[in-house]
Amino acid sequence: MPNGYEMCWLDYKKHCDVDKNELSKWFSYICLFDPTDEFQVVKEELAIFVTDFLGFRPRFFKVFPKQGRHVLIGKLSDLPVEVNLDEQLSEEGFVLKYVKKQDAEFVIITGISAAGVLYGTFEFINRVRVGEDLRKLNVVSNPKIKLRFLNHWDNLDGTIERGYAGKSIFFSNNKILLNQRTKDYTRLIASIGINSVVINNVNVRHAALKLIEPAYLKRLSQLAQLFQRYGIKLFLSVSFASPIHLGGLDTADPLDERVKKWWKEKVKQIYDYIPNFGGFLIKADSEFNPGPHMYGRTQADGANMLAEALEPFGGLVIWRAFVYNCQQDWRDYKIDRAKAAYDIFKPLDGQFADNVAIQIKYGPMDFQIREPVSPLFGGMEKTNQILELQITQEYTGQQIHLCYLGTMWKEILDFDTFSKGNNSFVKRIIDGTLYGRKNNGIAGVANIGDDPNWTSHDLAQANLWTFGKLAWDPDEDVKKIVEEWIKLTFGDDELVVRNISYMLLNSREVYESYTTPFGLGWMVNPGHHYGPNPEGYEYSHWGTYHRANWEAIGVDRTSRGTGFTLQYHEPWRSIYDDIHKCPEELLLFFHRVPYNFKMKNGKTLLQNIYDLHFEGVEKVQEFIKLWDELEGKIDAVRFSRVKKKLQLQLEHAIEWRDVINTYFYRRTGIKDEKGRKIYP
Ligand code: BDP
Repeated sequence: MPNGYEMCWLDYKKHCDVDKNELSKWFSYICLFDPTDEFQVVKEELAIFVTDFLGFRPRFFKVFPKQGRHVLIGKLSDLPVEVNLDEQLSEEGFVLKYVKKQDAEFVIITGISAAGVLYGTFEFINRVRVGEDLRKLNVVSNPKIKLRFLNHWDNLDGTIERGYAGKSIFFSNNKILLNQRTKDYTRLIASIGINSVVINNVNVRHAALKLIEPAYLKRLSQLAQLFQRYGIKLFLSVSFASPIHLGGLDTADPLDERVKKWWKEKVKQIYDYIPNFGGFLIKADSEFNPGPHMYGRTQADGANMLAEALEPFGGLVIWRAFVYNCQQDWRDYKIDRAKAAYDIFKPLDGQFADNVAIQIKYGPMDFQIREPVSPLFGGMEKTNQILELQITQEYTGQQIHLCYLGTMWKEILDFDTFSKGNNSFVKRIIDGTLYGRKNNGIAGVANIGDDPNWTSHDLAQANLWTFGKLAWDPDEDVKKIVEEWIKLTFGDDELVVRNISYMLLNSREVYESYTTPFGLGWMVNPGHHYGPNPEGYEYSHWGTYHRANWEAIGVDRTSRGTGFTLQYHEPWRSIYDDIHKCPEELLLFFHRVPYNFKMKNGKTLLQNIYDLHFEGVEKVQEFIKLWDELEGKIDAVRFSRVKKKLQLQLEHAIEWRDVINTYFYRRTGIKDEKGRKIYP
């Protein structure tokens, strides 16, 4: 444990069943061609790996060897051997290839850029660790998605909004932290291909308003330099009202010349300190954050004004589509928060500057365990788009419950919007191929903090890992992603791999079943969003109503109701509109349904709700059994840490089951057919 924390999948001491003596032969003489001295971190990483994994310090040479086995590293243009490629290499892509030349054998790690070579190095190390045959190496890998973002919701006082794994690793007491852990963080996320990081909360308040002032910029420039060595760009969340807070102006109106001038000067100042600065992330006109609407301007007016200031420096504006009225009038049934983003942004399609990307949450509401994919993805052809996911488990168990999110993300990425006919998948929108746009991406709200294992629940590390893997290649198979993670994290014992992957791959449905199945969502305690509260948001201005009464539940979002379904392309519009065609897992998102509605399995809606809650708890018991089987096969510390989490999960799942089932029993007076215990 370096300084009291572990290194997740980068802990090179844990290993699978590999022949270390054989392997050592490749690593005793590493050839590194580095004429411009760009590969310091590649060298460092390999040194850590060889030392920890093989037990000796590797030596690096520039001379091309004539015999023996070697790892050969360098940019494609600098390599002394020719590498034939089956596929074209992109800027951040890499090649891993076995080549034999006379009496010498090489495994080559190469790319066009230093970042590419670094990504290749990490991938190479992973493959060595799981025992892949190096003589068969032949990989060309390019990231499909350009902007691969982590968004941290860290505050300068060290707290993290929706953070469940300790305090911030970036801030403490209004100071920026720069230490070994910052470096290890950078290694960790570079190893999964992340290339853009926003370090501070989208809600920019208090000291964070001043992050773009010289007092902070100096230190931020050091952080940005560290990031740069690992191919990562630093971005900051900023307040749209900065000209008022910092500039002393009486307005932040994006069309006001003084405001424009202020931003231009500010941006220039930022780039003076941080030449490779990435740009801004903005939460505007949302949950009390200021924005262009306050001045009667559009979201495009706001974003473009900032884009103009950033453009000369190659900076980007990441503008969130999470714009809605959080103080809605609950008496008006037609007001539907689900419609907000599309209603506001769709008419602006084509108006945003090229260096603006709109960051859209995956669902139309807010990171629930199940939502339909936001129709905005199929709605904008002329706008750069970033898919926003939440790795941190705000509504999905707060890193107490096991809830692997890769399966959900995969569904979202694979969702066909039909915006340009068949195969208009979300993943093809954000990889830029569907609409040919340049600045697209994927963003995940990070789930890490300063806990010894970074994510509090050890198995939540799989979410971070998977986010990176899917960001690199959204077509990758989730099962494969999970298995690789398990092997790198816990080793390749068959039972370990089998049980943990079963637990991970089923955990989302399990969580969904004992909380809010059928797309109902919410039912949590307001504010902190943990634990069951069936009417927590039912009578509040922040409402996300389900409108349960004694005979029916759900909101009619069809063309006959709030009209939300009209935001989708066909065939989704008709499918979602029809209670008999709507996918059942989303039934209550789109429809108001009587409790006695017969579902496809022949049972009523209510009986299904009861059953799922019981089954969900049983599944958690099964998870515990499966975990117990791994005792002795996993180190004791992590074994018992996860065990404790699972026990807590069980306790809380039981509470969910009982509170929700009782709620429905009381509402309806209809008993569980199987006569199980539901509180009267
Ligand atoms: C909600 C969170 C809130 C965030 C907001 C956002 O409860 O803390 O600030 O999303 O995404 O899910 O801006």
